[in-house]
Amino acid sequence: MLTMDNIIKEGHPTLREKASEVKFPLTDEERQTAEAMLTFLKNSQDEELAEKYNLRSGIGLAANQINVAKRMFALYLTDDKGEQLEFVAFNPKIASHSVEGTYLPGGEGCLSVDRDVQGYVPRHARITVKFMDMDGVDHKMRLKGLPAIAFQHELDHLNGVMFYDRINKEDPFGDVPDATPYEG
Ligand code: UDB
Ligand code: ZN
Repeated sequence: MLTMDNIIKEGHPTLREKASEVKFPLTDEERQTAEAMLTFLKNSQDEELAEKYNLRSGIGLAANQINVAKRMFALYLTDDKGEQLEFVAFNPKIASHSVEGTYLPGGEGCLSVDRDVQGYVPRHARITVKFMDMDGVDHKMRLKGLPAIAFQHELDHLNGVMFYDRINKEDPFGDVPDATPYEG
C-alpha cells in the first residue's frame, strides 16, 4: 500500500525528469503500480484511512511522484455535475484546448510539495484529452473545471514541470489574461 512515505518531494531529481512512454501490454509491475496509485487516492479521501495512515487528501497522482518515471497518472475526483471520475491514464495527451483559461482562486498545492506556494496557476479552461487505459484501450474525453485543472497538473508532472513554474513571479496574484477563476 502506498503512503506519503512513497511520495518523493520537491528537490528529488525524478520530479524534473521527462517521463517515458509506456509500452503495451503492461507488465504485471506496471499494472500493480497503476492500481496502487488509484487506491492511494481513494484511501486518502477515506476519512478513517486518511487519519490512520496520515494521508493528504489527493485527487491526482503522477507516477514520477512515486519515483517511477513513466507516462501514467491517476485521477480520482468528483466533477461539476457531481459525477465521480476515476481512471489511470497512460501516455496522456491534450488533443485540443479552449482559448479561455482558468485557475484555482486559492492557487494550487501538490502532494510532493510540503509548503504553501501562493499565486495563480494558469490552466486551459476546457481540454479534449486522449489516453490509454490499463488494457491499452484508447479513450478520448472532454474535461472542464477541476478535472481539467487536475489533468493539466498531472500531465505537467510527466514533463518535469511543477505548478509553481507557471506562477507569475513578479505578480503571483496578478490578472491572468483570458481566464476566469474556477469556482467549485
Ligand atoms: C491534490 N488536492 O491532490 F479545488 F474538492 C491537492 C492537494 C495537494 C491539496 C492534496 C486538491 O487540490 N483538492 C481539491 C481542490 C479543489 C477542490 C477539491 C479538492 N493535488 C494532486 C497532486 O499534487 N498531484 O500531483 C494537487 C492539485 C492541484 C490542482 C489539481 C490537483
Ligand atoms: Zn502535484
